[in-house]
Amino acid sequence: MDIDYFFAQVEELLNPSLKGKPVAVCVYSGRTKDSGAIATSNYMARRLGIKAGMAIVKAKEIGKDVIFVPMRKDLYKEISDRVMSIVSTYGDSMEIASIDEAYVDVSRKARNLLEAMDLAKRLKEDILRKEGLRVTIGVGPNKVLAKIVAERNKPDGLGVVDNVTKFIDEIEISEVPGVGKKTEEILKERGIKTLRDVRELRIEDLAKLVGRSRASYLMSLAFNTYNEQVKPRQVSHRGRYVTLTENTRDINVILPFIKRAVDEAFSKINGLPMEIYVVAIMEDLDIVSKGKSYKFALTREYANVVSIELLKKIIESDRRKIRRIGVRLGKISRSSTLEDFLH
Ligand code: DGT
Ligand code: CA
Ligand code: CA
Repeated sequence: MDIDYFFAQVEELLNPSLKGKPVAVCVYSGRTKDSGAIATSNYMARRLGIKAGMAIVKAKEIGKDVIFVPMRKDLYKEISDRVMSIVSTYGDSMEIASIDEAYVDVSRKARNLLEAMDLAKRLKEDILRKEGLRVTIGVGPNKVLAKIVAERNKPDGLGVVDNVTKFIDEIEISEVPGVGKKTEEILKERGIKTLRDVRELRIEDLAKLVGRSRASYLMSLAFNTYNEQVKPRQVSHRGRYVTLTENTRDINVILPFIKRAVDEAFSKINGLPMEIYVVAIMEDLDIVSKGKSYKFALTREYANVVSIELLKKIIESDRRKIRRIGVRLGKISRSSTLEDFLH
């Protein structure tokens, strides 16, 4: 599962006036007014040539009518967590590969690819209904093939690898995840363009060209023996959010909720954080967060105090009512020497 034009789609979702317009999300470096790069853009902006990684200055030259918005990473993280928790209910194990990408093992829930397609279709609808986001899903016999078929079906797509042998034969080296431009060039020079070409080689010869580990990776894909499992990475239970009983700006009403969020977040981590964020989900579902970093690890008591300070800042800086409140703990240090606790 891969969320379509993720950061830009979230911006469209929270600001419907952006719909139908080219949008680019910018990471401003802060050095000069427009220094920095594009994190991503919606498909309209991509058609104008504005893509991830491009300098903002250059993007602004090309796209006079493009709407440039600053990146709001905390917001995307919170939404990513929510999407991932929906995804996790569809399989027996899930591997979160990036902020907008996950693999789910459905081999016990679906007897064949057709049934898996059916699950995928329901998952797509579920995410759209609950979070308003469009995603692309690829269904295949292993992680790599699923990812490739998903890539081919972006955006808002659903793809399946039905004829596995034929599908593998036609995979271009440039499509194989984890294979860089350099490897691609080396192989292209020798006329090796697809996994079918790879199969014609002897592994020793391939290893001489691209190194042993890449060679065995490519060979395993070409012979369909690749079977890396979906590895459940530990979900970082660093955040805890609670819904208020009513939307409010009254700090006294919110205090017990934020205390609960801090306490529960602390009980989930193994260590102490050096960073704390208070995240408020506003009545209109927009998200505002304030955070603070320290050079020392925070105790739960100290974090409780800081969280109230941060909450006050949010209420001062924003006039909307708050619907949900949460805390996120970052830079969690495992060390537990006394010095770390002291401040
Ligand atoms: P897609 O999947 O092609 O529809 O479009 P995206 O934007 O979802 O692209 P993807 O899946 O490669 O990346 C997911 C998010 O990661 C994307 O929305 C923004 C962020 N991202 C991707 N590339 C870059 C980059 O070069 N710089 C920064 N800062 N963020 C990036
Ligand atoms: Ca994506
Ligand atoms: Ca992705």
